[in-house]
Amino acid sequence: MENAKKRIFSGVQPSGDLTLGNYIGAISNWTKLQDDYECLYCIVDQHAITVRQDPADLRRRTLELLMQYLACGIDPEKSCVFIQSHVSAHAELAWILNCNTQMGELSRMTQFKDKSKSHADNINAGLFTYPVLMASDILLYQTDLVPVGHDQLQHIELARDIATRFNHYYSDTFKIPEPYIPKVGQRIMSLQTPENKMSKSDPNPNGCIKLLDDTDTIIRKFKRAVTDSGSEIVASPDKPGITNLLSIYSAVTNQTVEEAEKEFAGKGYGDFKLAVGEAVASALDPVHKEFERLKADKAYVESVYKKGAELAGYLASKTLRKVYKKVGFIAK
Ligand code: ATP
Ligand code: LTN
Repeated sequence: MENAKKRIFSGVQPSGDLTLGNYIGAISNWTKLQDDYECLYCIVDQHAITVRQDPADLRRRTLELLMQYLACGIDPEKSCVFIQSHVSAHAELAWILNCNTQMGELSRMTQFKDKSKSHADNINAGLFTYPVLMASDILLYQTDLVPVGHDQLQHIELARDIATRFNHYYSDTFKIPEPYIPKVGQRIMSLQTPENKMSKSDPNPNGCIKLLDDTDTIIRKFKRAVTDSGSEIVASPDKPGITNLLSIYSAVTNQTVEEAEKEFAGKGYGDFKLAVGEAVASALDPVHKEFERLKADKAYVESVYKKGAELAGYLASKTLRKVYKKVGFIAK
């Protein structure tokens, strides 16, 4: 896997069921990068425990997330798929980077501010240093590009600052990563409150399509989707509901929003919502089938994450060794 291709690293936390937003905004884009880049796709279970997790649920969700990566088309023959806690270098580098990150930088992170509001009873030190672990994930692999949604840009910026400072102080060690924001599906919004992002933690279950929702549930949720005043099916700032449905439809049918608008010119909202629901259900149908197949093949799933951890561990150890030497640790 070591060649001239640029390297990509990304990850999702196993903190809830994947949504259509995660699928359109993240995972389906990852699958398209596999031929042109050397990709590492991680399940960041160590990040997930910054908020309380039930251990049995975390175990189940970690494996289910891995199976969802594969079911969506991440191919372990092309990409390195692994579980963060299987590569101890992530936590080891995080300690060193913690000692090279300022409290002031971390207290500016909006995700920390938001999460400390929503988890006021558990504002732990891990929640605060979360972005340092994320910087370690990225920097360990000398990553060129990090595909993420907008909400993660501030963390990538911090990873760049930490790397630049480290390189300056200890001499060149880390590649400076760039964010990679895909053009399509940057922000899929809630079906019930289209002003808000579709999110795993939406308290209204009708606002959010889960990747594993069955066909009837998907269609029912789209039928109930909030629309806007007027009757035209066009994308515009005063029509957040219709605009969101158009971007979902165009993403799952691989066309532009303009093409979708043309297809529905003159049609009513009811027909349109049903068509979007059907298009999403049929796009997710092969994902569901593959997920069920993988669930019945535990040995294969295990072989994927074991092989992934081996390769990731090898790549990570090269960077960590360099870092240990630079900061002044004695070689074993
Ligand atoms: P939470 O609800 O717990 O904040 P989330 O659903 O926002 O979680 P994350 O695990 O934070 O999901 O994100 C995983 C990836 O999916 C990130 O790259 C993120 O930018 C992307 N993503 C999440 N929600 C959306 C969305 N609604 N539209 C587009 N991309 C999204
Ligand atoms: N913070 C990210 C998940 C994440 C990640 C990473 C993404 C952890 N480490 C490294 C890209 C690269 C999130 O909440 N979406």
